[in-house]
Amino acid sequence: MAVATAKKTNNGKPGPKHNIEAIREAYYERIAKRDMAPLWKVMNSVVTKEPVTRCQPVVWHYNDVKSLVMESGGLITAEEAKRRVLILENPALHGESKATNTLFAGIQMILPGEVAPAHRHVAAAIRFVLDGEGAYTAVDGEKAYMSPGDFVITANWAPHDHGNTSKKPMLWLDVLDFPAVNFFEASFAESFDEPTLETTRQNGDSLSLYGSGVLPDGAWDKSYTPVINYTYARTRPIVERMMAAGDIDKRHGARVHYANPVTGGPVLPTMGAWLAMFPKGFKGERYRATDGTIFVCVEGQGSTTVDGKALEWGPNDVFVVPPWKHYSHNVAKESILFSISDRPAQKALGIWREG
Ligand code: GTQ
Ligand code: FE2
Repeated sequence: MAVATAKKTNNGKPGPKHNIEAIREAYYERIAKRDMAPLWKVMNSVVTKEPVTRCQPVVWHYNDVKSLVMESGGLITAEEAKRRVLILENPALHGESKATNTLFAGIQMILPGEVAPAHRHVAAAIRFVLDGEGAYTAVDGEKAYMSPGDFVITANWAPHDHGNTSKKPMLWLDVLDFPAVNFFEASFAESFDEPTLETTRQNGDSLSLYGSGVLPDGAWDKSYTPVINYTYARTRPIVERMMAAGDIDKRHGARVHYANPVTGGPVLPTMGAWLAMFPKGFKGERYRATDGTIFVCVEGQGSTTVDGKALEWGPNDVFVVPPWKHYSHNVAKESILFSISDRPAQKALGIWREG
């Protein structure tokens, strides 16, 4: 309308209609100088019809990972590195220290006699133990000795240090939410003068006090679980029982989510975790959700088809399913998968979807 009107009042000269593109471009350049831009040029790419992800499906096979991580033991000490961790980088996000857009994943190794010095940070961490026995992480004044399959929580701002008093190297998967924290530009971190903090509680207190169907009198009002180590020795028999009872989801197998025993909610406000057992020959129905997920094969062998691509996995392999990609599990041997995602964060913000 505006163009037609302009033409009529233009006394026969070529009107703005003929060079409207040039006029628009000149206008965009002028407003860019004033830190403005036209929404109509980017509307479809900023308000997308469906989730758009740069994250790719990927698997890291433990055979490769373990030997490369062991090699790092000869290159740098835990003291010098602070944390001797190889980052599992999503192939589409090299240089960004991300497995998914919101989650960091890495493999940490502590050799016998080593200490990873005490510090704390806003980013929360989970550890999933892959190899070794009897190294500890001290969190919030409690020492948790770890075994394979144990799932250990280091909440937002909790002081923590690690040490290996055993005779074998200890390797675990770290997953941290710092890409999400950094998205909000809300990260803080500090280290302590003492490399190893004093413990203030008995070893195993948190699981014993909070993980047994009773709760201590007195309030636990934190946003995260009071349990530090959800041991495999206690969690594995539960999924085994579910499977024996035939409580097997067509997509997710016989699955539990790790819960804050005080609220029944997720273990951390930003990250949730699951353990699932699958019978031999399980052919899962496909599923998708908006949370990108990091899986670890704890036991067994199989493959997960993501967006038509099969990721083969065996013990201690780590793989990533990006947000909103259809995936299904195909299980060759009876298997157990651990998984972690940002689902609680998405749910808290009201943006999580599945289906
Ligand atoms: O063990 O405290 O993989 O602070 C990344 C950051 C591990 C840790 C990581 C950390 C840690
Ligand atoms: Fe840390």
